[in-house]
Amino acid sequence: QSGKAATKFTPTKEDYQKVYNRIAELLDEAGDYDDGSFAPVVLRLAWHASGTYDKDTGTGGSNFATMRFEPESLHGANAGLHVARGVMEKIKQEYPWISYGDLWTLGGVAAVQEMAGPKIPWRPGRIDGFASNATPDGRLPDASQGSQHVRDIFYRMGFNDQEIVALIGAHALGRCHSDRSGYEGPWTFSPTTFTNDFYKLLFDEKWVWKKWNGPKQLQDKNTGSLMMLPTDYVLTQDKSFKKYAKAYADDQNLFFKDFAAAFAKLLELGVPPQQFVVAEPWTLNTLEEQKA
Ligand code: DDH
Repeated sequence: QSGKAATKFTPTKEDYQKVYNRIAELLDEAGDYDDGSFAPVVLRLAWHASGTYDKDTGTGGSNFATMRFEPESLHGANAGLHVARGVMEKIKQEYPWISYGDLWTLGGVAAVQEMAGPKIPWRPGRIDGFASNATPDGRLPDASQGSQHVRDIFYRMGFNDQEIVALIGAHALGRCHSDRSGYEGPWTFSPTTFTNDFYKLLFDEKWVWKKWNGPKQLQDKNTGSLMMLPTDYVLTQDKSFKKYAKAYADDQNLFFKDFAAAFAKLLELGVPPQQFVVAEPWTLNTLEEQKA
């Protein structure tokens, strides 16, 4: 219609629930990929898109979805995340009105919730930025390091020790890939179900250094089939971290509550508050809940 400006589409909560549902369906259409789900790698995309935040300069975070651009897409920490970006791109084609930052963080929400994790409060408002908005390499944690490094990285984002320990519990899900990070194997026996098993295993198993040519990682003495990164293991060695890790090993409800709060905070890092379209984050429903 010539001469008539297109009416701007203002999506509602129901529209975002539709996008959520489509993500949830696609997470399951993974066939032979890994453990049969894209959820872990999609969760990792949401985390790496957000975890570049620096509270002192206000740079980084989920706002601009700068991992779409080189060199950020090629940063070592992001190896393998093209798989998740590819899954998300299919959704973007179907719902072009959603920003990449909203889409990727909503992917993280769907991944956690569909894998039987806690409800993650979420709201839209991120905008697509440019390559020039990207942050330098080195903002995400290096798994070979110790507690000082973990603190430096997460304090820079504005998290405290309790939140750090809660967030790393996401390692209940997914696995390491030798062709991505160099590390190999899953942390738990159920890598597509969100549980507090990561903490339980940390304390219940005996962990020994794996004898191999790859990077230093631990394996459970019992079966040799599970792994821990050096940065995971420090949660049992550092006094302050250990206190929270033990509490989460003993109480899955506490872990779920604290993870939901810390993860919701992570997903909003770097987004100017006035950009959010609603003051109070929403809770979106799982596919299962919508069947009822
Ligand atoms: Fe992680 N993570 N992560 N991680 N992460 C890896 C995989 C996954 C670190 C290193 C690695 C978080 C924190 C840390 C997930 C979620 C989260 C891998 C393996 C490495 C290495 C990658 C590969 O080879 O494919 C380090 C170091 C830290 C740290 O904090 C010190 C946090 C906070 C989260 C989160 O989601 C809140 C998930 C999920 C995976 C599994 C991905 C997959 O493909 O499976």
